[in-house]
Amino acid sequence: MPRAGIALGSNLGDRHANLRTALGALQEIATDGEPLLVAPIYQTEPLACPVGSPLFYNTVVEIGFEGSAFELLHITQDVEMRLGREKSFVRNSPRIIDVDLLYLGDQQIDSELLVLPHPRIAERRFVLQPLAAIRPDLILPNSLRTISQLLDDLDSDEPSLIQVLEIGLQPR
Ligand code: PH2
Ligand code: MG
Ligand code: MG
Repeated sequence: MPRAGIALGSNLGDRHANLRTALGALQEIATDGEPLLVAPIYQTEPLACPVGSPLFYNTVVEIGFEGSAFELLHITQDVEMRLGREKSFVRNSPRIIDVDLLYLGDQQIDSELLVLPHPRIAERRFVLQPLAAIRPDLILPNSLRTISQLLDDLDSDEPSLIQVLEIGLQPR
């Protein structure tokens, strides 16, 4: 059963509620009986966002998923739309929710619509740190290093993230 890693971020509105709603939607499409891994939530400084952008809440989840990567991409976009994410022409402007597909099993995809694994995982502490909390030993298909090694490789001058919450996960 392929495993899908998905990053969640919010820096607008009730960030915790937004992450919880997105997680609930992903729980719905996860394959029954397969483990659902949910990292804690971390509050993070906006990276490459417009000046004055609010702090983010970020987390990562991993689910079992049987469909194609493009089906999953479509689902993540649908979740964003249902939560009321608005289109913006400003790059990385504040958003109610961002749902980013990080990886799906060992698939490597390089298309206009989707690149897998997500090309910026290794440079983003707000992705690596939550992912390391649930899958420290994962080695992505285009990598020689584990997630926890990639996290160690990041600039050590940068403060590590502060965990703010466990995501309240309701059993279904
Ligand atoms: N997402 C971005 C750009 N910058 N910074 C933080 N801290 N968290 C994010 O989720 C994030 C970001 C693009 O989607
Ligand atoms: Mg993103
Ligand atoms: Mg996105």
